[in-house]
Amino acid sequence: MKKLAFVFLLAVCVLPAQAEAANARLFHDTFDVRYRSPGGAVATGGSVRLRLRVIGARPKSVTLRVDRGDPAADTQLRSFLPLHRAGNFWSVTLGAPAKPAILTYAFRVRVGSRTLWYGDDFGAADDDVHQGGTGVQSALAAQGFQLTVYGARFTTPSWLQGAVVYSIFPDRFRNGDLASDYCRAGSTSGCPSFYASIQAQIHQTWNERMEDPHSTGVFNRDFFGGDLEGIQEKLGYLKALGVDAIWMTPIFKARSNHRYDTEDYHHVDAGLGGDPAFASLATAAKAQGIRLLLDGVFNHASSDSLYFDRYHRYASVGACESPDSPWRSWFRFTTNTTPCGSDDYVGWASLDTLPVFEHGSAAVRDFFYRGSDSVVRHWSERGADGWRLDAADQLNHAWWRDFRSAVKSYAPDSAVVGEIWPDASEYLLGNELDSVMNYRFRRAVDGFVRATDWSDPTGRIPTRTPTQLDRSLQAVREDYPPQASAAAFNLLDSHDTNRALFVFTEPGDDGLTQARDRLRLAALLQFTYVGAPMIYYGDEAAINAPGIGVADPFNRAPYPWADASGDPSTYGPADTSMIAFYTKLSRIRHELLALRTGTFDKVLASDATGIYAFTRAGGGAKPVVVALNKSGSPRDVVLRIGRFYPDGTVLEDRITGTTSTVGGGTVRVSLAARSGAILAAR
Ligand SMILES: [Ca+2]
Ligand SMILES: [Ca+2]
Ligand SMILES: [Ca+2]
Repeated sequence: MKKLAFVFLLAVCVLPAQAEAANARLFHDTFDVRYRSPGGAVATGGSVRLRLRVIGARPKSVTLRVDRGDPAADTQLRSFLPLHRAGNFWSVTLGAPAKPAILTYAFRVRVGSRTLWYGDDFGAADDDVHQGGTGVQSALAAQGFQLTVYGARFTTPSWLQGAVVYSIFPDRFRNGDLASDYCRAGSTSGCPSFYASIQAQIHQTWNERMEDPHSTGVFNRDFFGGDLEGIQEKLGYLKALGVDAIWMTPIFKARSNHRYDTEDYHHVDAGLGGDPAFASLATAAKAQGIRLLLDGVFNHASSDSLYFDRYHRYASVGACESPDSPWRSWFRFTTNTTPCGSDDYVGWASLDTLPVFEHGSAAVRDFFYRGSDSVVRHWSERGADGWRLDAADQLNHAWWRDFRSAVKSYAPDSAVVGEIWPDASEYLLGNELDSVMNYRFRRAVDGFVRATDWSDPTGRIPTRTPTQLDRSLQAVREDYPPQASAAAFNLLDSHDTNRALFVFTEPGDDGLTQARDRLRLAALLQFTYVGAPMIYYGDEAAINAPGIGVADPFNRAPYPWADASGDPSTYGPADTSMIAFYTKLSRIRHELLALRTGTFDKVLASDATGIYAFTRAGGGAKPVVVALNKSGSPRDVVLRIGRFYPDGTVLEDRITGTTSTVGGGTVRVSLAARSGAILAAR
C-alpha cells in the first residue's frame, strides 16, 4: 500500500510534463517564408529569420542548434541560439557568417523535464524528395536542415545563365575529314596501338553498329572518325536548333575513343583534326555566337602519356620510368620500383590506365592553371569559353579555390562547371565552381516522366509524382545559390548514362511511341526550367541507342546522318519531328525571357491527375505558365494564375497555338496524355 502511494505521487508530479511533451506538436518548413525568410541559400553577411510553431505545449525554452561546416578546412563548429516566443511561434534571426559555409540547424524544445527536437527528415543523401521542406519531431537529437551561405560577390558568367548547351562526344557526332581518321587507308594520323597492345580500329562506314566490348573484351578502341571539322560543318544545324554553347567531351591527344585518358594536354588529337581544326572551329563558332566549352580532365592522365610513359614511347623520361623524371612528383607512387607496374601507383577507380595526379603539387597546379602557358590559360587564349571539369569531386576544395581565383583572374568570363552527381553545395559557395552538371535534376525529371521505377548500373531512378518532383526540384534550388542554379547543366542523360529514350521506355509500351512522348515531356520541362538545358547530342533526333547492360559505350552511337555512309536506320533515322519539337522549345525559350531569368513558382502539383504546373515571371518579362501531364490520359486542367494575368487576357500555348482566355483568375488548359503546354500572352 505504501509503495503504491509513492508510485502514485511520483506519477502526479511527472505525468503532466510527460503528457504535455507527448501532446506537443512542432512544425517548421524551409519552403514556406512564414518559417524561413528569405528562402533558399543566403549570401555572406546576410541574415535569415527562422520560426518554429509549437502547439499543445508551453515550452520552457526553444533553442536553435547550428552547425557550421567549412568544406575546405573540413571542420564543424557548433553553437546554440535562443528563440523568442510570440503566440505559438518561436523565432530567431540567424546572421550568416562572414565566410562561405554550409550551416545545418535543428530546433531543441524543453517541455518540463523533457527535450524534443525538430529537424529534417531525409533518409539517404540522395533523398531529394525529403531534403529541406518539412521535417520530423523526435526525442533524439535531430539531423539539421541545410542553409547554404555563399560569397556575397559570387557571380557566374551571364552568357551561361539559362543558355542552351549541346553536349558532343566528338568521335561520334560528325566526320568532317576522312583523311585524318585513325587507321583509314592513307590516313595522315596513322593507326596507333595503345597501352602496348591495344590496336585502334576504324569503322569503315559511319552508320553501323558500335563494337560490343563485352563480346570482344576490348574497350574504347573503335573509332568512327568524328572530328572538329565535322562539328564546324554542323554549326548551322546547331544554330538552327537554338544552341548557345557546345560542350565537347575531351579533345586533347589521348589513347582511347572517349579521350578521358589524356596523352598531351597542349595538343588536340590528330584524329580530331589537330590544333588547326580547333583554331578553325573556335573562329567559326564565335562568328555564329556559339560558345565552346572544353572537358578538363585534371584528376588523372593516361599511363600511356607523355608525362607517365609507362610504355616507353617518348624519348623523354616519364614518371613511370625513373624517380629522376621531371614528372615523378606529379603522380602518386606507392613503391620505388622502376619502370613501374600496375601495383606501383594510384590509378583512378583502380584503373592502371589512369594514374591520378598529386593535386597538392605546386608543379601540377602551375601546369594546369597557374603557369603562363598552363593548360587552362593556353586554351582560353585560343578560344575556349569555359570548362566542364571531369570528376570534380575527386579533387579537393583547396584545389578548386585556387583554380577559381587563378582562372577568373585571366579569363573572368570563363565558365567553370563541375561533374558532380550528388549534392554539390559545398563546391558552389562562390569560391570554387560556377555550377555543376545537374544529375539531381535528371533523377527528378526522368523519374517524373516514368510511371515505374528505373534502375541500371549508373543508378536508380524512382518514379516521381508531381508532388515528389516539386519537392525534389525545390530541394536543389534551396541548396544552390541562384547564380549556380541559373548556370546548372540540366540534363536528361549524358555520355555516362543510358540514353533518355531508352530510360523512358516502359513495360507495356507500343514500340517507342510512349518513350518519344516522355522525351518531349521531359524536354519541355528542361527548356522551361531554371538553368541551362543540356542536350546530349542526338537526343533531339530521338537517336535510338538502347543500352545493353551498362550504358557506356552503347549511349555513344554515331549521330544518324542520312548523308553519311552506311544505313541510317542502325540508330535512326533522325526523327525530324523531334528535331522540330526541340527547335520550337529553343525558340520559345529565347523569345520568352522569363524562361531564362524569371522566378519559379509552383501553381499545381496534383498526384491524383498527374499534373504539375508552374510559372516563370518577373523582371518586366511576359509571365509564362507551364503545365505538364505525366499521366497516360488526356486532362483538362484549371490553373489559378490571376496573379500573373488579368481576366480577359488571351493566352496562347506556344507549342500548339491553341488559345484560352483568363477568367475568374484562372485559365483552362487541355493536355494530351504525356504532354505539356507553355502559355503566355501573345
Ligand atoms: Ca524534409
Ligand atoms: Ca575524321
Ligand atoms: Ca620515355
